[in-house]
Amino acid sequence: MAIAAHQLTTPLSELSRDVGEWVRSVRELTQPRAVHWCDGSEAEIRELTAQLLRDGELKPLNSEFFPGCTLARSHPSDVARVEHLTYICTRSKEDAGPNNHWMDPEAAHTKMRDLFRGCMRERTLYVIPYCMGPIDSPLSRCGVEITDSPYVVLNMAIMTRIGQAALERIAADGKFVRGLHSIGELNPERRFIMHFPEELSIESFGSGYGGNALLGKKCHALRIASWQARTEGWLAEHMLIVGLQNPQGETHYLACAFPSACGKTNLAMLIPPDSLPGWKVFTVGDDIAWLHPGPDGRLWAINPEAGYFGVVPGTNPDTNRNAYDMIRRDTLFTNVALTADNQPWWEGLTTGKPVIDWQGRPYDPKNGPAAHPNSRFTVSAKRNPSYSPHAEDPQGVPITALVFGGRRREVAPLVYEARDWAHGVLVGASVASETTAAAVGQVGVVRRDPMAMQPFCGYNFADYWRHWLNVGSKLARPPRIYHVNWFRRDTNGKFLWPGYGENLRVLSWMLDRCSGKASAAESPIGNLPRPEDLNMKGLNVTQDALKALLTVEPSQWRKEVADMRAYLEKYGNRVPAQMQQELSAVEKKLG
Ligand code: SAT
Ligand code: MN
Repeated sequence: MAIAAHQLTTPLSELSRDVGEWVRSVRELTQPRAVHWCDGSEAEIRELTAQLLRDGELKPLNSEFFPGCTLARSHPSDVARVEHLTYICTRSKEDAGPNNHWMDPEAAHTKMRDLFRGCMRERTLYVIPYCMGPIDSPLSRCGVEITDSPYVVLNMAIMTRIGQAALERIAADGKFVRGLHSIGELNPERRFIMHFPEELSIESFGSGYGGNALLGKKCHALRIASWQARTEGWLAEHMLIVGLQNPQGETHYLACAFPSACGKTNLAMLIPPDSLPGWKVFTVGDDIAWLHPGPDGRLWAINPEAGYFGVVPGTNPDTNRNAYDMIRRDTLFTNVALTADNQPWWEGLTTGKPVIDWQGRPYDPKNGPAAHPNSRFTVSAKRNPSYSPHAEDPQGVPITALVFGGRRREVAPLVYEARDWAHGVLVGASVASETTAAAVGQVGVVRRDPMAMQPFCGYNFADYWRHWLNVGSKLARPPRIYHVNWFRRDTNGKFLWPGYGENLRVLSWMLDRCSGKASAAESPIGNLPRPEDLNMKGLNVTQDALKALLTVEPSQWRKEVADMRAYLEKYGNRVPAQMQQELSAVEKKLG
């Protein structure tokens, strides 16, 4: 794109009058010492990093083994998303739905204005114009985050496309999401994450943690975007996007939804095992997908993000060699431990020894893990060795199959296929999973997490399922829908399936189903592969284990269906009749 003469001379603060006015009003409210407009240049990020290193807010890491890497330590009480302090503020409470905490928008604004008043004294206010999605894609959407956290600026610069180009697009679009953020005093008693989907705005106070503070991510790209998507006829989903190239050279794309910390990043960067030669895997995105019905009747996906904010513990050359290599350079670590020679360390590494824990104390196993279980890496997607050459395509990539999954010790088989789109919507809505460290609260209890969107859907789930049904009915060539469970265990608590790269065997069965090449057996809950339908060559899984993995236990499933019916009841008669019918059909088949 040619740069117009005025853009060379116009200061950022004057590129968009709407943004300029909003910044002025926030400045008045928050009283910062200075205002910095982020241009997104490398020099800007370099200078900001140097300043934080000087101030001790960032620690340099061993530059021989981890060049360009730094460590940030959060406040010990600010290490995860806070769902109990996260609100959807719509005029009508029913629009937010039983799946969200709700507050009246006026009451919320008043509460937040009191918190924000004067909160940036002695601090710099940063204006971060950003674009979610490739800057030239019609499917992308923009926002501006105002924050007093330079850590947030560094993360947003990696996770999104920030700066001048985004602001120019905002000036042209005339529409943007307003995100106001302050770390406040990091006091959990004065911490709120408020969303105003009707106003396309976000107000977040009191936390510097990723999902609470990097407003482009969960707040914008999921909660606000899911609302925007409904009005505009598309879907904003908590899904990775991965391209699989088979030995014949054809590439198909999958979009897969899992709750946080259930292996999405590993699946997005999957490494084919040696026993499956000829396969190649390409990552488009690891966390969020924006899915649009295309002119050809297929569903097309873009990744609104430009980087990964991934869970560090467990990353090693065996679990995810790509991620292990990716985070050895130009990576911002949060809440990991340190070795004696200043290398980052985390549980799951088989080399090195921690001497300093994530809070900066001498490591003592009595204090718990050395790295926080939700410690994170922030890194540019371009550092991923399997980064897809189509990740920046403005029209996105066409989706062959959608995959839902959860972490379940029992009940859910390794994989099953929905009979059609409407049944698939029920399958997605029925996702349940054991909770993880990505959110504050008890870990390991099963909770319903429809489409893995429980913490992220910006409106009433009943309306959301209706929207899903609508989108499907408009697709001439809808993707098939699957459910997987990599986490099923035997009676001794041992995982039945090896997971990681071996998951490709399951994905390849799906692709063969989509092209009509693979068989399946019908079951009450959907279609399952028979043991002989999965390529098990070179895999050390016994026939008994495989049988257990593919078992649908009717008594367990009758309970599951009853549980789902009770869950749907919470949404009353807003639940689409079609979903009730799908559930009754499964119940009937279970006998
Ligand atoms: O914790 S974040 O919301 O930033 C990431 C995640 O939970 O997927
Ligand atoms: Mn996520």
